[in-house]
Amino acid sequence: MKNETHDTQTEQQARAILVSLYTQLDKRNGVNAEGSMEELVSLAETAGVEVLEQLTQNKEKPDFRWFIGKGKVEELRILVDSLEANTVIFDQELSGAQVRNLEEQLDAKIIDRTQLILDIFAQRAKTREGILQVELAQYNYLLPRLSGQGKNLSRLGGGIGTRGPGESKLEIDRRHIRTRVTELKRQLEEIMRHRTLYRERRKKTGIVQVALVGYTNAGKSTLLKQLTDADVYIQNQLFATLDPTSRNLELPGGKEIVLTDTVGFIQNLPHDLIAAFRATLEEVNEADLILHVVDASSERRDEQMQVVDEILQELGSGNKPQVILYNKIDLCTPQQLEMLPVDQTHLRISAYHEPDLEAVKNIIQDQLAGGIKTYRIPAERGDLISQLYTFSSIISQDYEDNDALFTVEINQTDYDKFGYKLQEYEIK
Ligand SMILES: Nc1nc2c(ncn2[C@@H]2O[C@H](COP(=O)(O)OP(=O)(O)OP(=O)(O)O)[C@@H](O)[C@H]2O)c(=O)[nH]1
Ligand SMILES: [Mg+2]
Repeated sequence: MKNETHDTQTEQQARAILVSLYTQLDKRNGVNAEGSMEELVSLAETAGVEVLEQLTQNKEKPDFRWFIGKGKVEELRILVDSLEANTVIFDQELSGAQVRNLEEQLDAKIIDRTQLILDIFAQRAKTREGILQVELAQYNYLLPRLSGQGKNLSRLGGGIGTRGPGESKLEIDRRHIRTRVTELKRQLEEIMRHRTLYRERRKKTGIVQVALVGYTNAGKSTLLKQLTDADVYIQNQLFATLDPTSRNLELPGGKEIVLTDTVGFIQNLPHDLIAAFRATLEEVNEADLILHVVDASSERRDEQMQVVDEILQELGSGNKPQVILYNKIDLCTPQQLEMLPVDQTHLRISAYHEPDLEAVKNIIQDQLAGGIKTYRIPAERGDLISQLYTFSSIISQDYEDNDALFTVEINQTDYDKFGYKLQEYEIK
């Protein structure tokens, strides 16, 4: 599977025309068509594709057979011929039938945004887990698209002995893929078991986990490198990082934490990829604190932040304590700078500016630092008392009448998780 996906880069240089459809629904949802096309150009270039031309169509809704309008298909065909393009890349996801119709009509390879992203991931994946995850996502993408209409796929198989009577090539393809998918899932589960064990061990040591999260190219890996000297891959391209990297970081007060760099997010991140990378992204779910790194100089800053928030919600990390790091302020216009809030959970930085790194460490420390609180807990609430022992450090303990008086230090994260149950016992 992996080799088959590399034809956008090897074999023959892909010469592509990029196509985007802008529908009524997009308009209602406030989709920024231009920004999305710009991003598609970056994605294509990242995949090693030569971009020849960009085409956008405004249309009420996608055409069932062609995705774009029939007239536009004709225009595209002439363009493909005259520019000698061999590939057409669509900014939206296409159905299997649409791909086949367009391929026949245009005599070019048809790729959609999801496939392009999957392709980049396939080129980038380095660890065994990453490679397996991408392959699984590719098959999940492919399977529903193997509908019975394709000429190559639905031919009746006439082989003797190897296939059952009348069994079509399509069914054999499907069966082959399903077997492989089962095998991939089994292997991934095994890796995940090890990972869970490792994570549980790490948890027992009580070390605080902090995750760098954000839109692709925001500067997450740069920050990890600047803060911890980690030897990570940094590139001005999309999806430079696929596999999570963790490094220890000492905070100004002496406390050690583990900081983890993660895969970047993108608008319309294929669902199959989120599902496939769920295990890797568990790192985010395990984090005590999320550092959301934002490219503050991007014209699509707000959109990108929203995409990240949505994916965090989907992963189940939407309510975790979060610090927003507005990065690349050295590239911001004064107007852009003016719009950035600065408070306890928002910081403006440039990853290459030393003093800002100290500020990042300080804001992490402040977020993790404990507040000191005193609770009066009735003796019969042993459950709460044992929670206090687990989730706080006890400074002093006293008794009054039948109640226990605990003065404890509890960090914000643990307070958010468990402290609220103690609220009514808090002595102000
Ligand atoms: N000018 C400027 N460039 C920055 C800053 N931080 C990062 N960069 C550049 O932005 C580009 C992307 O940085 P990365 O650290 O690879 O970004 P990332 O968020 O890890 O990206 P992915 O791994 O692709 O998701 C690189 O060219 C960095 O040198 C900054 O504060 N200022
Ligand atoms: Mg990175």
